[in-house]
Amino acid sequence: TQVAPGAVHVPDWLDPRHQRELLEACRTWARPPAGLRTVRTPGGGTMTARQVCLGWHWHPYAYARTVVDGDGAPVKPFPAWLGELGRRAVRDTLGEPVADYDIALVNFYDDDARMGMHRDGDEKSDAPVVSLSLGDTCVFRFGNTETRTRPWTDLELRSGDLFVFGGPSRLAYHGVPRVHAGTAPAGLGLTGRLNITLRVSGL
Ligand code: MD3
Ligand code: FE
Repeated sequence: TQVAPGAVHVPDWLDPRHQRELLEACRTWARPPAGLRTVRTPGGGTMTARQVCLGWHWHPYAYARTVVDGDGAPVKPFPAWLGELGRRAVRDTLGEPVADYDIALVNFYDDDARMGMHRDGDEKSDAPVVSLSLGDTCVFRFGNTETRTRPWTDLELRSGDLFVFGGPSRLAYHGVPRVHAGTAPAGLGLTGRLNITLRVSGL
């Protein structure tokens, strides 16, 4: 379903087996070196969702090849299969060709984690962002391109859901105001929520 121009939500895009496989990959990526870390913002704040990056390391507000704000290790490679998954996601939703994905940001949310309203503007490409959700259901807040305030639309993202943000939605404000604890599918074996975004760096 189209939520806004260029923003398409596909519930249950990943079947349970592919959800388990993607979760297993995320667990491997989360291990050191260059594993899961707490993101510190220049203003002295900390993000409540912890993160691991593949391909390029995101730190507020730029990309690097090493974990400049963590253990300094080279960022883990971005696997070809994940790029193919991203291209298939765009083909299934927007139907347009797309450049090669070369960044994955994996965010781990526990019960109390949130993400404030923000825009993703550190990529030098306007290629669509592909988002995949695993585990607990969250409230996803999709705003407008002008302000971090209303109007916005709240919707739920569940385990297995795909969301693609292209065109005019690529620079829309968005956030995650809450996670519903204990709502992950029983068979997945995940406490909390995971979100994987695939991006094109343009670098
Ligand atoms: C709309 N992640 O990683 S996913 C992020 O659930 C981020 O972890 C949230 O916002 C999460 O930057 C939301 C949905 C999402 C991701 C990227 C977008 C929506 C987007 C980029 C542009 C527009
Ligand atoms: Fe974002």
